Amino acid sequence: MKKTVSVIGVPMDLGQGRRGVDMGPYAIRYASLKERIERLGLTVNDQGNINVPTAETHDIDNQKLKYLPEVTRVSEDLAAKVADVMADGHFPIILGGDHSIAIGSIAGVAQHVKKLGVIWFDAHGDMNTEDTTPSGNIHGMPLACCIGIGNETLVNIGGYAPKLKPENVVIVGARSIDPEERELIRAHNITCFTMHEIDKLGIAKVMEEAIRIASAGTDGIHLSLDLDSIDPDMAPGVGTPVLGGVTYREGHLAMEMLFQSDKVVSCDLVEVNPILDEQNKTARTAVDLVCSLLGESTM
Ligand code: 4U7
Ligand code: MN
Ligand code: MN
Ligand code: MN
Repeated sequence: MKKTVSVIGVPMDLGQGRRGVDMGPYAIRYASLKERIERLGLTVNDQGNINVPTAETHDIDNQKLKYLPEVTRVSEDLAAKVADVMADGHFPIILGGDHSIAIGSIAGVAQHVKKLGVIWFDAHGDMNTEDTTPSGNIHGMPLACCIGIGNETLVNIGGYAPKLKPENVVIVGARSIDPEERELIRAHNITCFTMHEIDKLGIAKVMEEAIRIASAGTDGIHLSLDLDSIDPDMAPGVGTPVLGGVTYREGHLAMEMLFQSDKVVSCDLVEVNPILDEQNKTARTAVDLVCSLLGESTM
């Protein structure tokens, strides 16, 4: 585990339709992110926030790719920032904002870790393209962009593509996947452990497999943690809550196993929406989980 953590906020809400997720970075900081990580003996370097345009100051020109020019600009800025802190040898924690920010964060990480695996913790697949999207919201497309499918501009953020090989991508916690998205996940042979597999095999077995697949032939794993993967009882403050999610304890064990693997090089904490939350519960869950990822233990 690297000794310095760099926190990068991305107050992005242009990738989806509900306001408030732009306040996610502040909510997570307010839940004592820095203090909690420092208690683990790590140094925390907060880089502040990336500039994100205000929704009201821009029009939606493309209903299949809402706010494409704005999301593109933010993604390029974020990719450059993440690449910078990786070059300094830091562990980046990227605070969303909606999940469209993973296009930029992974573009930055994969510049340094050329063979990168990804564990995508999410209730959703995030594998839509402009041709399959039911909403036009880019936060439903980031994983597709990273494997090189979909809108060309988004696919080429950071000036290269693809960022990931589908064989090193694992989705965990899925329970709401659109029909055409399912076809894409299958066609590209992406491993997807839905809630059904977690119920049946248990989270320990699922994570053991997920870590094995994301590590095979790679030099590191990026964790993209969408808080809607967690059950709404502990993560109610998300734009698209889905019943029957990963429990608090399952989430912890998953993070502890990722820590023990010593493979994780970076992570996103996304979709925390304080307007929809109860007393910052979701941000506190996010901080608890990331602390387990960074080695916090009960003993
Ligand atoms: B999130 C959806 F149609 N699939 O594409 C879409 F159901 O980053 C939801 O995982 C996407 O929160 C959810 O709009 C994106 C929808
Ligand atoms: Mn997501
Ligand atoms: Mn989701
Ligand atoms: Mn814990």
